[in-house]
Amino acid sequence: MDPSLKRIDLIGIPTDAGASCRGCGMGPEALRIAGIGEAIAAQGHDVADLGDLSRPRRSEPTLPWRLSEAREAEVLALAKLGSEAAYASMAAGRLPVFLGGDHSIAMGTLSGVARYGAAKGKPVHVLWIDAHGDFNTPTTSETGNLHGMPLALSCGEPDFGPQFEGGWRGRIDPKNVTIFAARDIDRPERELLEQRGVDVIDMRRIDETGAVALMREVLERVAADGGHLHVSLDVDAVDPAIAPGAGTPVAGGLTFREAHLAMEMIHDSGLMGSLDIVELNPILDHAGMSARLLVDLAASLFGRQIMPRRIARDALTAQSSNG
Ligand code: EXY
Ligand code: MN
Ligand code: MN
Ligand code: MN
Repeated sequence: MDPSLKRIDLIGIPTDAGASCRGCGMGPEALRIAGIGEAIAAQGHDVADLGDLSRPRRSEPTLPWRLSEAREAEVLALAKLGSEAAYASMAAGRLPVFLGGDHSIAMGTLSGVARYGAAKGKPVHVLWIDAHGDFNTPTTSETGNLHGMPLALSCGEPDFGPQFEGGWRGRIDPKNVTIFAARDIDRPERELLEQRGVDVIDMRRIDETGAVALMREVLERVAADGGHLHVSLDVDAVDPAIAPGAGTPVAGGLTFREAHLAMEMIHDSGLMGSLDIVELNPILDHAGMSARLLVDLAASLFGRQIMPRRIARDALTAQSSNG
């Protein structure tokens, strides 16, 4: 069998407990209805939809949308389940694709991936494609929303409290993290990112240097390290003009082609072993356009090509080392 063809698990995590507004709990179903399973299977992969992780029942008014213990309990419950699901999928030789849900789900998914990487002695690298840094802690956060914190938790920032500890927690080296498409970072968050050595590729760098050169650098780094690449794709990385279904939209995001090119390059590298697709808010979307865009991006990520490529799959690395 062609080694580039993967066995893929789709795992929904329908929650908005970490978000700044409600609605992205409907994300997994919107992605399914927009055809995510079919789009990936059409590239020749074996796709199993494992359904959704179940969340505790929470009954709160949508408005006003306040921080609450119930919301934190939901994030934690799903983080534990997500960590187990990521580990189990990878241990079965499969590639987990998590359908969020707000970005707090990555507290669990990244933990499971990190634990599996540690068990196998394979360094885990994270490509966080997002308008935001998601590197706040309960101390630095201005909002308290947990979807602004998953990367900090995953990188071992200490001030989350004992409820966030336990055997489900895995840790990522912040030096193996790249944030791509950043343009809205809080000031204390920025200081922490700098202190920890996270590579933040902001929109200015993308404008100046170009998405291709920057993405190539990231992929080469992961390849040289023999790493596992976890991609966490937040819908708000893309410009809100073409992806309006986001609870925290920020102008000046990736264009349609920049986003696809990034996906195509990740695919060609053959490095990606796990994926989150998060923050899609169907209630804010315009007639499903963001859901369809994410499905389309997933197709590029799993191998769809406009025309067949004549170069080998590792040519991106080879090309640049040849000058
Ligand atoms: N930095 C802001 C906060 O911490 O509340 C906004 C975070 C938005 C997070 C979205 C999911 O990427
Ligand atoms: Mn995010
Ligand atoms: Mn974001
Ligand atoms: Mn709108």
